[in-house]
Amino acid sequence: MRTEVLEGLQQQQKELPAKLFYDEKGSELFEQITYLDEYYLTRTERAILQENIEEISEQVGPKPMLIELGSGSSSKTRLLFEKLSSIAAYVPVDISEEYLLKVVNSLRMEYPKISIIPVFADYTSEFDLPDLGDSYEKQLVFFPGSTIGNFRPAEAKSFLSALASVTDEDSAMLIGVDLKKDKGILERAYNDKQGITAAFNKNMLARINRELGADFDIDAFKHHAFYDEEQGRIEMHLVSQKEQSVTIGDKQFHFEDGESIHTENSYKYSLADFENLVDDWYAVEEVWTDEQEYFSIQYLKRK
Ligand code: AVI
Repeated sequence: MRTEVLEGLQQQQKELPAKLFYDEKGSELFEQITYLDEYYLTRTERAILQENIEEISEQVGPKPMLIELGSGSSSKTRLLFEKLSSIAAYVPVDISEEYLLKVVNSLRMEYPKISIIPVFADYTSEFDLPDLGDSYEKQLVFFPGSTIGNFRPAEAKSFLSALASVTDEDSAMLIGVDLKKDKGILERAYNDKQGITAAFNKNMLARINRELGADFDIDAFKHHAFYDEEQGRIEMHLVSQKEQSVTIGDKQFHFEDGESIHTENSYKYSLADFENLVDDWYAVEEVWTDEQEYFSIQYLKRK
């Protein structure tokens, strides 16, 4: 973490890795974001899943090994548990061991018949999946939430390539992808009135202060999120409100008044863009969207 933070702050455009958002406080704030009126993503994805679960279940077929990436609270998984026919095993993959164990324990109580095999790993690099012999028909990777949008396209491609190398040749993926839309709707989703997204963004500085002994003056930075139409992405930044210096260990970083730290990208895709992105590894078999075409759930098959 230290190396990544120091390296990021030495760039011409200062940046910090978005994965640093998710300490305990950050995960709680993200959970709050998912309930915001402005943040249409989570509720739209859930509604698409609910409305099309029969068709999705048909596509998947019987006895899947359900592999969820960055499973978090597994809230959408419950829907799959209830509607998919005879899950052979549920394999949640998450980097946060403590959190994952908590979720697994409560899922085991709720669904005692489903075999749950957690994998503690960073799914953005290669990881090992359990060998379940021939107890399952097909691996289904579940990657909801449009988390793929937080990767730059080149990073998304290396992630897909690594994923293809650890999964079976006949595996499939059920993935949530946020779609391109009106700039106003997008910008409101990342600039909510209650300031929860701002708190989520600034929490990263509090984390760096705590874990790396830095001295960021958190009130001297302001949340800024905007949609860059050309790149097709929301960018989140923290903007210095004055000229100031920040110390981390023996390193000092100078900020001009108005200079920013780039903390996150959230790419929005058209259906055609996304098909192109995955094309080397996956074929898009089916796409479900909401009426307004804000969000999509896509069923991809390994090529
Ligand atoms: C997790 N990820 C898909 C969220 C997004 O919309 O890009 C993270 C987020 N950042 C600000 N609000 C939500």
